Amino acid sequence: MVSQIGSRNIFRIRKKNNDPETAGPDADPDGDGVKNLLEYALGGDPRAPGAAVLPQIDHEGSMAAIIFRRNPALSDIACVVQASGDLEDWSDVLYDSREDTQANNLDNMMRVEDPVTEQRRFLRLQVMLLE
Ligand SMILES: [Ca+2]
Repeated sequence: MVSQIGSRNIFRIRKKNNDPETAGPDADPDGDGVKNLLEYALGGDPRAPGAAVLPQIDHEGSMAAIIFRRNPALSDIACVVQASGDLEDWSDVLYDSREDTQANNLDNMMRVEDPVTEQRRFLRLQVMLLE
């Protein structure tokens, strides 16, 4: 919990600095490929590389699920889980944090299952900054 608060403060402070290399939702100052907005949403540290915050896929039999950290206190972002069979049409929305604000697992972890049993299926997490 402490590290999440720290990350949020860093995120805001750097945004004020207005340096495009380190500031704002699309910057990646630690160069780990995870942009500031995603670091913020998933409780990462924008100053320290680490892929551990990234969503995980759980696949067993015909059921797939995406698991990610979801902090219900972050009301300035929306987390949306989308599914696709071709990586082009992402209109299948499995979860939207604006409609379901609570995490459904321990330690603020969110598990979103995909009930569709197609031969090819892709899941992604989209994080949006709300005004
Ligand atoms: Ca980063």
